[in-house]
Parts: sequence; C-alpha cells; structure tokens
Amino acid sequence: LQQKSVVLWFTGLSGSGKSTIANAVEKRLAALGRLTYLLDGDNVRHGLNKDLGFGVSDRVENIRRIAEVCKLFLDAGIITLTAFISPLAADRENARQLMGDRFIEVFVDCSLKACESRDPKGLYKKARAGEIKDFTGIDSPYEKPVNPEIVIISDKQSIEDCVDDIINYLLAQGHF
Ligand code: GGZ
Repeated sequence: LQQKSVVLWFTGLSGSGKSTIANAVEKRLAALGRLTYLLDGDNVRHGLNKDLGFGVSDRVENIRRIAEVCKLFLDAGIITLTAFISPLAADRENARQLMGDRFIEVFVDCSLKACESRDPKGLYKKARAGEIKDFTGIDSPYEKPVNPEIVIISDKQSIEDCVDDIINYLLAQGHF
C-alpha cells in the first residue's frame, strides 16, 4: 500500500518551537504506522550543508538543497518534515514550486519577544551583544508566510494541540 507522501515544511524564528513540534508530529505519524523522516539543522547543517553559514546567499543555498532533498524523499514515498527557519518567502515559494500540492507550509508563529525570552541556546543574547551577526529577527530578516496551509501559534498552544491541528489537517486533506 503506497502512502501519499507530503512535505511538512515548518518555518519560524529560532526558538519558535519548529523542531519540538516537528518531532512530536513525527512520533504521532510513526504511531500511525507511517514512514517519516525529519530534516533539521542537526542532520543537514552538520553534514550535507556544513559548508554553509548564515549570510543571505548561504541561507538561500541551504533551503534550495533541502528542498531538492525533500523532492527525492517524496519520490521515495516518505512523509518528510523539515525544521529550518527558511526566512525568505521566495525560497519557500521555490520549494513549493518543486513539490506542487505535496508541499504543506506550517508557519510556527511565535513573537520575537517570546523566542527571545526562551532563548534556549543563549543565541539571542549573543546576537544582541553583537557576538553573532546576521541573526534572524535581530539583524537578519524573517518574512512571515502570507498563505501558509497551517498556522501554529506556539506561544499560545500546547504541543499536543499543535500536533492535533497538523494531523487533523492531513486527515481532512486526505493525506492518509
Ligand atoms: C539564525 C542561527 C544563526 C543565525 C546560528 N541566524 O535555534 P537554533 O539555533 O537551533 O536554530 C537556529 C539555526 C538556524 O539554521 P537554519 O538552517 O534553520 O537557518 S536558515 O533556514 O535561515 O538557513 C540557530 C542557529 O542555527 N543559528 N547562527 N545567524 N540562526
């Protein structure tokens, strides 16, 4: 039985909860017997994209390669989840073009204030101090999605709530 595979493309600020929510969604999909793979900074920026930094052109290339990898995973029938800031609308649009109706953009909306107060890795503090430059939301842009398939308000919803919204979307769209 061939499952209909899709890409759940999470986008949002550093510390917005992309990885946490994507991990929780992946667990739920696994429990439903689905084959999944999660691409995130840990398995992509340390390997395939370890030659890339955080200047604009490197971020563009980061997202371009990730989108191409997603396309391959789609061909393999795997439900793919990505958890990258992907700050530029044009890059997300390119990814959408590549994958057509299999591309599901999930905007993890969380105020800069909330992300900054969480600051799990102390990166915002360093960015404010000028120790890290080109930091998204501080001195590098984040372009909010205009028409995402799913919006998660991660500073208001529980993780389980977010997961429910995403699974319900997939069910409603006939992706099971
Ligand atoms: C943004 C940075 C930066 C800069 C290092 N700007 O919270 P994190 O740590 O775990 O997630 C962030 C991650 C962002 O990498 P992405 O590949 O998702 O970015 S993009 O889609 O824009 O290419 C953060 C860390 O890397 N990090 N320096 N300057 N985030």
